[in-house]
Amino acid sequence: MKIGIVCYPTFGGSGVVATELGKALAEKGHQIHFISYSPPVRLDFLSGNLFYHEVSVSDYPLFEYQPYELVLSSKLVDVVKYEKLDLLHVHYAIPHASAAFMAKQILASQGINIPFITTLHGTDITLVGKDPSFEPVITFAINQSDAVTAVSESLKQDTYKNFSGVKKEIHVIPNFIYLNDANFESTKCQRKTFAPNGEKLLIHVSNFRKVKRVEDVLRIFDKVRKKIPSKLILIGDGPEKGNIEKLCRELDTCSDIKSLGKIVNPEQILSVADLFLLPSETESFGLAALEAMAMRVPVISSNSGGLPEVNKNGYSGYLSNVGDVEEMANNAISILQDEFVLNKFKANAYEQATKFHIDKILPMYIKVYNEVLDNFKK
Ligand code: GMT
Repeated sequence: MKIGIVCYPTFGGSGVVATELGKALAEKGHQIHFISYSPPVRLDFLSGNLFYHEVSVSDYPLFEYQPYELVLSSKLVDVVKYEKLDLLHVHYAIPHASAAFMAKQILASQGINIPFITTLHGTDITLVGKDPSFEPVITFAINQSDAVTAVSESLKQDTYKNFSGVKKEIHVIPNFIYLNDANFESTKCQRKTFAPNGEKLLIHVSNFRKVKRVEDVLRIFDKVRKKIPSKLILIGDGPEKGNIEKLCRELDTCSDIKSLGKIVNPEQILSVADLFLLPSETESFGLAALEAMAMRVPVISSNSGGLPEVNKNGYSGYLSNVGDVEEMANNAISILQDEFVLNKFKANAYEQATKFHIDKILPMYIKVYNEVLDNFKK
């Protein structure tokens, strides 16, 4: 198949999933064309089967806001036509689904028919998409998609709840992970770089937006370090970074926190961590938690959204109500204070991650592609 993948190129989970999916499909012999405004961060190579097409946004002075959706639609028309694509797969509804719909209509007017699949990732539905100013367009674009997938059962239900006009069947296809023991050993970096005196290592990876409740991460860590010598590693960057720096001074924890900023592949650092903290307000899936579990790191998370589908309470980690910092800290301590318990949770976290192995998830996407193409030919 020749597939056009539209995604955000940045550090957000939807871009990571889209890029890893494209890479896996290319390995299976499909031709993948990424279409975005800059190269996706996880697109670390281009092969015979992997291509990148840039959407360039002009900065004509009349436009206070650049019409990205229009230039994206035009680019889709161009790429579909000249690369002779079979289908488009857009990740994150806003504005990719409506841009794909527009491109599909333009192409149809020229006698070219192409289906598009929309994958819903999370904040396009749970936060941004709920904004009434987006609702009619998102509802329409979802209903017009030739197939729709969501990354968790929870997100599927949220879509029907938040967008009462959505009538389309939604296929749940969870996020996925590569598991490779050889890779795990080779990426293991020196633990003592971060924990010179044998401290326990806690870690948080996110885009530091409000929804991630990074302040809770610091408050949980503060309680843990009062009981168990430990260090906290923060990976990522975003609007909450300033508040976090302020809070670590207030709590007097800065000397035990290492902030590493944006890191494309955090596996190496995850491989030496003991516990992953993800107390998010809402999380449609929690890819960051799955990436940690794949590196044998148990997860302390909130129980919101799709997190219970990923992190199993009392097995791969613990889940608590959003904002229950006290319980999250106690659960963290219960895992970290006993080496036997910690090792058990580490093994369980890895076991739980195997359920999301790419080999199990990729066929689900291919099945949807084939069904869409078959229906389209009828
Ligand atoms: O909010 C983010 O972390 C970024 C966002 C995105 O779409 O780029 O992530 C969402 O999609 C990920 C991949 O499917 C999910 O694993 C995240 O849980 C989801 N984020 C939220 O729901 C907050």
